[in-house]
Amino acid sequence: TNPYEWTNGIAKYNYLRQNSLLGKTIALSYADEEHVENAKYGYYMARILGLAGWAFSPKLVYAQGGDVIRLDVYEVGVPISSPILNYAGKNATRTFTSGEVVVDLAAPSLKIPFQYVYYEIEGRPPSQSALTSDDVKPGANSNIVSYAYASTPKGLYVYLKATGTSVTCFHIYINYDGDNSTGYGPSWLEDFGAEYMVEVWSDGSFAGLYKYTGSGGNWRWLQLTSDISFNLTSTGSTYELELIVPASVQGNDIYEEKSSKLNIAVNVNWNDDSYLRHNKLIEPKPTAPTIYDEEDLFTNYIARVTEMLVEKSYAAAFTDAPSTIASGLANYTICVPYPSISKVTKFGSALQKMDTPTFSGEGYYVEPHDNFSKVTVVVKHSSPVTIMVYKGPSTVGFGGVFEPISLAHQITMSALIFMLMPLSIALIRRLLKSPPPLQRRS
Ligand SMILES: [Ca+2]
Repeated sequence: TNPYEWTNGIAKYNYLRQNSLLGKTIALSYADEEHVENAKYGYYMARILGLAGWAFSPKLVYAQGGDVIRLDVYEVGVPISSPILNYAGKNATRTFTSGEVVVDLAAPSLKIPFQYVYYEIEGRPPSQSALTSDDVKPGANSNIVSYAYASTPKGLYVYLKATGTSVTCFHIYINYDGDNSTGYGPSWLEDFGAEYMVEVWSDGSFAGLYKYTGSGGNWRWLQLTSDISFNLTSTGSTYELELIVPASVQGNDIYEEKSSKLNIAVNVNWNDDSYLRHNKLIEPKPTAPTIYDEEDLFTNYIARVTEMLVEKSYAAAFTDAPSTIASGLANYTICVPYPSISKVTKFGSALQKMDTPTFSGEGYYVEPHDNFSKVTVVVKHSSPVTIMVYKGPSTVGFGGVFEPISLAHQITMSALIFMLMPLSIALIRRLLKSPPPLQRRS
């Protein structure tokens, strides 16, 4: 029989379960480049079934060499229900502390309780993004410490950390066609031909997107917009900058080219440009939207739990949400392994218990299940927020209090933390009454 058939998989699962071997089994998923998304279903299926581990290998890579394909999968937390397998429907479901995970192998499709944040820094996670001397050319009075970007259908998100004295502005150059011979290409950029540039003034008064209209090293730029959302903070000589280059700006076709490259320069003065070498945008326009894409849907947005601690009598959730939520209120759904809840606090202050799942203002609502509770918490945005959920007394008739799995009392959603660190500073939209003039190179 075909070992890849679902029925055969069920037989294997039942054999492993009946012989208590699930916790000693490691699954390997492999896929070719076209079906790499499907491989992540294998990861979540391994978590649902309770396997000891899971690995991923792009098909043929290790036999014949080639690029390593990255597969983004995330921690789902401690399982708080048994797996539910629908043999006929070819789907599997299990509830974890992060919520309900459903893998449908018939479709195939995946339902997870959080959404992906697309993130790449030259294939490295942000935790490994510390730049080396090979990445950056330091200026006499400035240096780029680290950077990150996320490309989504809504726009290009850029994070930059730099040091410098008497910094005047930041320039982010985008070589949209990947062709170094076209666009703005002065000698100091070392054969980098930029079709676009974002300029941010270091006093925080202005950020704009420009399209290059000159040739070679001529300083000629057409302003496409002065409405660039950005957030700039500084501590001494260290600057942190986050901004969005909106895909919707008239005349912006950065996203039409899959070979777009980034180059970031920090201008301390016009004779001191430290800059980051070429970095290619990877998949500039992914089809799946991220949590940053649907501003209108922020009211329904399930905010992110970045870290969670589950103890016998309480659970602590450390959460984050975009400050762009219009109402200022963020919804969090947290599943905890307690059949009843005594109280929920935000930064130590008790929140009001609500009788219905939909309510206005801050508060919480509990949806009890046999051995866990689904808690909806609504609190005002702040980064981060510490939410504590306390276990209530055991109810009569319930067959014992469910205890968290001992090895996983403390879980850290490290993958999510990696994703969020550089983007945790709030992005603030600044509307300027009139576009200031472009700073000129002298
Ligand atoms: Ca170019």
